[in-house]
Amino acid sequence: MAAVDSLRTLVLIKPDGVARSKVGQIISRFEDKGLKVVAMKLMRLDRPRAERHYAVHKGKPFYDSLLNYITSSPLVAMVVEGNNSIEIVRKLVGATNGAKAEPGTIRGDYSTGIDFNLIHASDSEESANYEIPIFFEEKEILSYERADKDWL
Ligand code: FUP
Repeated sequence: MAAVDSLRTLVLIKPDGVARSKVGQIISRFEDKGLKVVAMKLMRLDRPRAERHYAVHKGKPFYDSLLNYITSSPLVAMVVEGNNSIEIVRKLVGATNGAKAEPGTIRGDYSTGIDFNLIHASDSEESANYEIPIFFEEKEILSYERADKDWL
């Protein structure tokens, strides 16, 4: 059986999340839930990588402003691992538009709209498998155990 515990998802704390000093608070939500950060870097995303990451949105009206935003200043890229990580992280992140996202979610608590919604998280295993290699080499994704792993 595939090890569900090792399901990985890509999370980006976007430039507004970094500029607004929400990095620690956002990471805490994943740690508190019982997930594990297994790779992380602060980086300025270059245009070619941003285009790869958002290829699915090419041609849409918001595409250019989305690329300008995501490349405008540093972001934090992470790989988050754990049981049902993709579904759980999406729930913690909340709806795309911060105005509609439920209170208690990251976007619901920190964002008022769709232009600056603080965070990205892969929406499926297929997306995670596509997105993670844009940001990380396999050797940058580390293996370790949480001390509380038997309780999660
Ligand atoms: P999400 O999966 O919730 O991050 O949302 P999408 O993949 O649908 O969209 C990616 C990003 O494009 C969003 F975070 C914000 C931006 N976007 C817009 O600016 N306008 C739209 O109508 C849809 C998305």
